[in-house]
Amino acid sequence: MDLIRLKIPIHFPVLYFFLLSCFHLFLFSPVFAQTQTDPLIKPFSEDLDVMVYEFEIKPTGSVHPGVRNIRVSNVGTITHELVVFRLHPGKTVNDFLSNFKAGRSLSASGRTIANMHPLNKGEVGVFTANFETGNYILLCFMVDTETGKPHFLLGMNHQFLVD
Ligand SMILES: [Cu+2]
Repeated sequence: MDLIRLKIPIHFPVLYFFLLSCFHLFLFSPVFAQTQTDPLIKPFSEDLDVMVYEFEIKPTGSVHPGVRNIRVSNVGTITHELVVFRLHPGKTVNDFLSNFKAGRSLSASGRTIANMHPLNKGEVGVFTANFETGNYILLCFMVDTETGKPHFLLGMNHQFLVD
């Protein structure tokens, strides 16, 4: 009888700790941390703060080589995403766009290095990208339902330099 009584105070904190750990695992899991609905909450320090909407990409901040945080706010009324595309040396956003229009492979002008998954209206997301010195484009590949064109052809493209 005494043994049973003793076990209760020992096991209750263990159980409590276990439940609390599970809750924290959920709370701080990468999937949960990536998207928030409140744009005022800033859990990370960002090197680049990007607003996306129809049909613009407006970054503030500057990026230097290294692993950087990018915060994306969808302040538009439809879903948008953000792709970080590294241009080959000497290439520009116009090369990227004319390659696309000509049906050529996008790898002729560069390659994708990171992306933020599509964000619904009002959502904010943070992702990281590893930058080297060079020229990059921020792009949205979502397809416009009216024209059938990707958003980057409608204005959602922005070239910037990392140095
Ligand atoms: Cu878009």
